[in-house]
Amino acid sequence: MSEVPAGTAVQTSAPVAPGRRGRRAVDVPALVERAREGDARSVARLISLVEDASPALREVAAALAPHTGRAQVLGLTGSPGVGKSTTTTALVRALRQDGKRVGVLAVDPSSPFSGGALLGDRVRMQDHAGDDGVFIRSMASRGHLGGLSWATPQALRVLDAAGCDVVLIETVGVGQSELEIASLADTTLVLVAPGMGDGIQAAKAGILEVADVFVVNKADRDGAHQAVRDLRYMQSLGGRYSEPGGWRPPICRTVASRDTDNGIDDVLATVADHRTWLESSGEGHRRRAERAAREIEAIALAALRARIGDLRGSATLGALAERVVAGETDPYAAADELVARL
Ligand SMILES: Nc1nc2c(ncn2[C@@H]2O[C@H](COP(=O)(O)OP(=O)(O)OP(=O)(O)O)[C@@H](O)[C@H]2O)c(=O)[nH]1
Ligand SMILES: [Mg+2]
Repeated sequence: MSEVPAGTAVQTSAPVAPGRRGRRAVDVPALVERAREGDARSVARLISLVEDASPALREVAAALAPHTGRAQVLGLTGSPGVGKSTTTTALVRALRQDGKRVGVLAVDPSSPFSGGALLGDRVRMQDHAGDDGVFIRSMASRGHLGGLSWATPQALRVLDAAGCDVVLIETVGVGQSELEIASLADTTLVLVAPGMGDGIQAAKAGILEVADVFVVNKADRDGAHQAVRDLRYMQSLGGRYSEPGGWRPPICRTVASRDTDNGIDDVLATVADHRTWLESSGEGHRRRAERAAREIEAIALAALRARIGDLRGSATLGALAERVVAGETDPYAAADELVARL
């Protein structure tokens, strides 16, 4: 952490030291209060609590709830090296100039630990180090194959409660993660770059279905026109945007690595249009409700799985198994009986 000035929100969680968890009771209401005032350390601590599935997790979730639902969530996805971090940095800069408080969650599906593999990103993000209107956090996906961390929705809530107007989530597009980011974000930006055959790849992977806005980055390179044409052609083949009143994802061009005249303002204007459409069509509310439903379902399933796990080797399961072996009952009836006892 020595590469960033003290007092910034750039933070990664170290593996939990034995005994750290229970060492000291966490004053959750005080932490939430300080986070809402914009205290970076408290924000970081709260994210660590949710990421480590601390015993205080439920209390944290309950304390955050009344302060959430305000932040606009933007997801950025695309192939490795397409320019997601550069674009994120440029978006943060533009949003800061606009006086917005911004959160960034960089989710690395390849890293088993938070932080580590994202060093490069953090260095670039140092542009914003020392700015107390920006919270940046790297997260691992913790065995969530190709997807986002299960803690991402909770980390989002922390940033939302901390008063972030906009939260950007960056993740590498490796299959499942595009779909997951789309399920978390209000607006999903899919980045492609010239000459990577990304338009075609996008169509294959079903990315066309999740994109709300396409960004052809590296538009300073040859082939940018072709990339735009590929995407237009793909769109002309149909899909959800052919429905009346539907949203047809606009295609923006950016040179994110440039400081000026980089197309980022156009991306933000397009995102604002999308937000207006989300509100007027009711789709925004539908997405948020679906997101909450999925979250509840995941938590409930995890709880059920834990309870079924408790049954392993239990007398109940053992007795049922003996009856199945003896032909006295069938596995379906036995499973029904087991579920009924939960
Ligand atoms: N020429 C050009 N290069 C760019 C542009 N945007 C980003 N780059 C460069 O492309 C490289 C990759 O950019 P990143 O922002 O790290 O890409 P990324 O998608 O975050 O990469 P991963 O996180 O590794 O998947 C860097 O060397 C950037 O400087 C651009 O608009 N034009
Ligand atoms: Mg990156």
